[in-house]
Amino acid sequence: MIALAPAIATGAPTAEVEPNDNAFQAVGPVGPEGLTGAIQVSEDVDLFLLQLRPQRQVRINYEVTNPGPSCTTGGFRSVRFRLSERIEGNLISTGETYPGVTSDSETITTPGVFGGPSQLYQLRVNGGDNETPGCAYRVTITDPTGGPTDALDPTPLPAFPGVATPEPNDIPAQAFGPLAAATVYEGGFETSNDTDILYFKLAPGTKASFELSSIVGTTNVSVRDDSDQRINNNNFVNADVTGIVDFEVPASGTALVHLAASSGTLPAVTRWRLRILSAQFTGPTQRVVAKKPIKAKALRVRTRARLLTTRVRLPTAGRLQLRLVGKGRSIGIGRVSASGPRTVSITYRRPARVATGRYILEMRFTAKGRPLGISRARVIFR
Ligand SMILES: [Ca+2]
Ligand SMILES: [Ca+2]
Ligand SMILES: [Ca+2]
Ligand SMILES: [Ca+2]
Repeated sequence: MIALAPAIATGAPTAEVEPNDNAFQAVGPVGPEGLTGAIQVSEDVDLFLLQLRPQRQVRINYEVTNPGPSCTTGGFRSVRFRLSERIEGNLISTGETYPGVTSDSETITTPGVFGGPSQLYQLRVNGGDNETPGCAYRVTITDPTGGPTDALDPTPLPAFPGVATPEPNDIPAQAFGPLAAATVYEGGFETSNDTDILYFKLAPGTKASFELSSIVGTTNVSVRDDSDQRINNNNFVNADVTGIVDFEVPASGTALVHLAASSGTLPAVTRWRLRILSAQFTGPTQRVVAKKPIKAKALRVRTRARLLTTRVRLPTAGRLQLRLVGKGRSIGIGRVSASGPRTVSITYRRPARVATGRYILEMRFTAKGRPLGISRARVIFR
């Protein structure tokens, strides 16, 4: 953390840049001179990001800078300000102006732990209900006497590369991933019943979390393990706020994220954005990121008359078990153990009591007593 001297009030305020109507578009971080903007159109929403150093006594000043006819003609016009934690959405300050009362202020102590890092907040500005636009506004942050403060931290936010997630991704087999650290993943609900599925490979048993933002509508979210069991408690993220979704990584190390539009949201407009926050992704090294799925790989699966021949690559030391599944049966046809990465061959002769036809060959790979994955291949006995 860079220690900044107070009173660095030499530049211009941070001006809004439209569009800034949702969590993806928020302007910031706001510099020491505060911010300016305007309610240009009816139902305009303006969002800003503020980084506040913790445990500063500050006065937050909300004011309308054109209280004349362009802002007040036509009746009662108010401008509302809501400053909240960016992640949880808890309000830390509010303000409101209206004709005759063109400024408002609130004196608070910024949240957080003294000496700790700056926290990110979102300021939402909008016009009052059923009113026409025209008001320009300014928000400044001073110490409680109106003097300078170092509470606003202008350190640029880290930039993350964005990755657009492709369709189709509606069933687990099409899930997009594995998701990487320091990357923002984006997608949208192109149809009203669209589901977008992504997956993580993480160290089993660790706590993991990601940040999820939604535009316009509400995004339903569930995190599931390999057997489609839900492993998170969070359910949805509303537009304009950023939610944190946390979960414990299941033993397989794979977690699937299901995202879906809430009923009533607009397809083709609702978009989502996701970024992993887990410590194991954001540290200086990625060594704790789990390895790729450990599965046996079929190099050859061939039938000739009654004979099934296979060649299977084992990625590590472990035990491979082959089963034929089909016709209502699951038949163990061979197993082999290896003390290191190895290619093995298993041959099986179909006895007369096993019918001809289509089967799935299941290759179950186990290491140190833990099931690590199942690969499958089609088998036809003619
Ligand atoms: Ca605006
Ligand atoms: Ca706006
Ligand atoms: Ca989609
Ligand atoms: Ca989809």
